[in-house]
Amino acid sequence: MNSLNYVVIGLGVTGLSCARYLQRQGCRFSVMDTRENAPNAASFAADFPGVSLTLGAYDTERLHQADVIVLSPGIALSTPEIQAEIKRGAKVVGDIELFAEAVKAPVIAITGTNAKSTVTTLVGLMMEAAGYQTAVGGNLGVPALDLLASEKPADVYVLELSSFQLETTTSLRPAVAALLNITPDHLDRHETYEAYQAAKHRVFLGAAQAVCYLDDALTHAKTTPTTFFTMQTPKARQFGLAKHQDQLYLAEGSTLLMPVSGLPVIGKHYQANALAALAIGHAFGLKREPLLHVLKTFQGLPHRCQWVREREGVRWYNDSKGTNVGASQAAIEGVGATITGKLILIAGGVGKGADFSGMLPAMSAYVRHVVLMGEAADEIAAVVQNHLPYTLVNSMEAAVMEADRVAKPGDCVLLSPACASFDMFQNYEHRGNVFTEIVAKL
Ligand code: UMA
Repeated sequence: MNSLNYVVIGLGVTGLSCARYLQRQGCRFSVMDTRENAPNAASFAADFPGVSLTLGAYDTERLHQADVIVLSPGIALSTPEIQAEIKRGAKVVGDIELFAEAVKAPVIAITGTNAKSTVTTLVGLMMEAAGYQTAVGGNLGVPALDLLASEKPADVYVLELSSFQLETTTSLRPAVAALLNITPDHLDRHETYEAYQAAKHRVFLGAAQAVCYLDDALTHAKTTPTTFFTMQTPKARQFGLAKHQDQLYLAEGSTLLMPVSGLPVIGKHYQANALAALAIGHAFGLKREPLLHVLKTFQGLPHRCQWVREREGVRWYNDSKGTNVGASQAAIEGVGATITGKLILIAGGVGKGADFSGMLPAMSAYVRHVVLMGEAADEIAAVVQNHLPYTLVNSMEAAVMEADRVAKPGDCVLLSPACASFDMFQNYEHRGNVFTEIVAKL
């Protein structure tokens, strides 16, 4: 317990985990959320008796009295009300900074624009397979502070971290920090691409080891000792792809580890994920066998290039987690390169200020027809119109019907929207589930 006065901003998943943590520590805190109908407000009074909750606006009076403001990752540090408190001398942190101050075991921190959930899951499974009591969470699944409440303390924490979380994190000092890839995303929040990159690079602050993608210089740590993964033939102490007798292998330097045909999940981009996970396991000092065992058995996460069904020679994939241009581009290239026919791409949703022209080369190479829906449909249509046939639709049902109409045997239908889902769905899981249900009824 300390005598500081904490204000938690945001009553979402993170805010609640912060409130629980501060309560466990016996700290003095209050909570506010600028939303009138914030999630969890109904149960708050019962769970936190005597703790003040303000809804609908910032309570500036309370903010002025705060020693520490614990900010939701959903609120930008640049928000004028927050900047005013920083100028006054308040400390502004996020849940990961509170976690960093409390954690006693090594942390593996994983970030990147895309693939971080898959790699975090793989690394968590690898740690377990290697015999570590492992806790996995952060931007994915269980919020970090809730991991500390477990009765059995973990030997290692594997955290997926977003740029939003890293913005307010200074003292995590991970045993291994991985930056998997960087492509433009969240530019509505970070304002410039450089600011987004800088937030991602905060993962390396105080890190003992880095894991970076050799083929993308934007991911490279400036000073931390680094294990690289690459989609090229790897040099010594690198993880990459090597050809041997017409078979492609995951390899470490000149050592062949396993054929890529032994991975249960399809796509070039998944091969990169597998290599990244191997590099992280290696940087942490794990033996090879448990890592390879996980890669041979992991079936992939839902909504990430997830196989849905095959019907009349057409395979259907749900990549609803493709919520930005980089993710969808990786899915188009990843799946497109492995099929005999072409892709029918279903895309569109909330565009988040993205430049969709970045997807055009991948679409031109692999896509037969684009089906577009949601707020960004016209914007994407303007990019593809002189290159590919497209159809505008106004529901997922219509999108599936149209894809079914234009697909030929050997083709794949890929839902990979390159957009957020909030214009038509609760979240990307809801969007993927709706798609899957409609496809199942065809
Ligand atoms: N909000 C307000 N006023 C407030 C607080 C929040 O308007 O006072 C709004 C903001 O628009 C904000 C949204 O509510 O974006 C959600 O904020 P929240 O505090 O309710 O969010 P949480 O439920 O705590 O969820 C957050 C992450 N969400 C964001 O960063 C936007 C979740 O990541 C994460 O799983 C969770 O913490 C636990 O760590 C989601 C996500 O989309 C999955 N992340 C982005 C991504 O992966 O690309 C970064």
